Amino acid sequence: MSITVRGLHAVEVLDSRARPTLTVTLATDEGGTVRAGVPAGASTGSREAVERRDGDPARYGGQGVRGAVAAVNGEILDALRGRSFDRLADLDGTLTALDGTGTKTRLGANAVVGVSMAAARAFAAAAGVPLWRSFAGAGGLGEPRMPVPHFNVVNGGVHAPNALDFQEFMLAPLGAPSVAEAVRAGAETYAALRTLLIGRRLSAGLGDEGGFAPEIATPEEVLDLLVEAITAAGYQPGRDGIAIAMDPATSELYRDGAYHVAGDALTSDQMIDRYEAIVDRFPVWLLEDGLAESDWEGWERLTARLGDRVELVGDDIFCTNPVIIAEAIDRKVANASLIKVNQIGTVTEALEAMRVCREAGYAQFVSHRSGETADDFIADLAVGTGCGHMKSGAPARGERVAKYNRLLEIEEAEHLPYGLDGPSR
Ligand code: 2PG
Ligand code: MG
Repeated sequence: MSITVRGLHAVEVLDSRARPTLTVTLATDEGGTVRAGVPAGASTGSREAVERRDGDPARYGGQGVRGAVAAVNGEILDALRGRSFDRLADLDGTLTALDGTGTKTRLGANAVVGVSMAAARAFAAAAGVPLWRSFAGAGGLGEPRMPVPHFNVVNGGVHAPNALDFQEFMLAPLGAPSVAEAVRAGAETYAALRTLLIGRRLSAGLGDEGGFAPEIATPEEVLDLLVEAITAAGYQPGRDGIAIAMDPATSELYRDGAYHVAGDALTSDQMIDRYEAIVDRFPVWLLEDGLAESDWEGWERLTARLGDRVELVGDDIFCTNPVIIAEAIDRKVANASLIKVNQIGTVTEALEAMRVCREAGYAQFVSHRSGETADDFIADLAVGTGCGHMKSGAPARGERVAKYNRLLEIEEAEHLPYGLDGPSR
């Protein structure tokens, strides 16, 4: 099913952090009019596709996106208008070639990804199928399944102004029978955690992804609290009930060859020892960015030590880049990749990253960004590619729950299996 581009229009709007981003509206002859909202990160990898920001300090502290908007409404529209495309890959290839930099720097990765996401929707609409089903036909990916939602309920690092250095602590209802029950478990545990925090006179204020941002310094104290909250909510801590996932986002903690955690300066091996002790003591099943993007030797040792016990996800180190992921597979670094479409810049390249992972037995963990809109694209991406798990922040705040709510709607309409299909580490 092909699409013919009739119109394309971007607008500068706000994301969930009061920063500018874009919405892109695309009109095609076959798919009607569709829309996409562009996400943006705070803890970004150095090899990510490059967002275009205006840099004018007089507007939004330099964060404006009028240049990216102008690229969509000018150059990209001129290149696409009236043209027909048989496949999303052809349209995405046209965008990548038009940009010409490999990193989307010239047009702006934010401009390019908005058009690419809208185009994916237009192809699905033209084919008369929901977005998730259009990924299912793409080849080299998993069969559609409902992903385990990973609820980020405690925020630290660059996502919150508290004392906590680790960025994300997530609830992973691996043992739930369905998304509906997983969402319920996440929401009930979130409520129980709030009660615990208030009872201890800790702040129940929120970080950028809707998790609580209490003044707690060490990861172990947070993990203790999470186990208590899971139990208080009536669930079983662990893989049969609610397991825990962490994203310490350590590229942000790595300075002068050391990891700075709660006042200590740790080597890579000391970090690995710390993780091993954590995994021995707490039901942590997934660790994302356990070491920094520049610390590949450390990553090799981390993978050798914990790779058969824990899902080790590369985020900043991989940047959803199929070439970097292939290198990591070669070097036995990590056993999973985070998948963020805007990190690489087009939906086609993100799908390629997922294929490379799948072929090597690496898991794929679909993710939101800390700066989000109400766009629910990633829910369909996670379902259609059968990757088995997805993170979209807390079970609170509109831009986060938009994705979980979309999962609930898909689940209600279809009867797809829930959870990861690969060997559980
Ligand atoms: C991450 C993401 C999303 P950001 O590190 O995994 O949670 O954060 O979007 O700020 O890069
Ligand atoms: Mg991360």
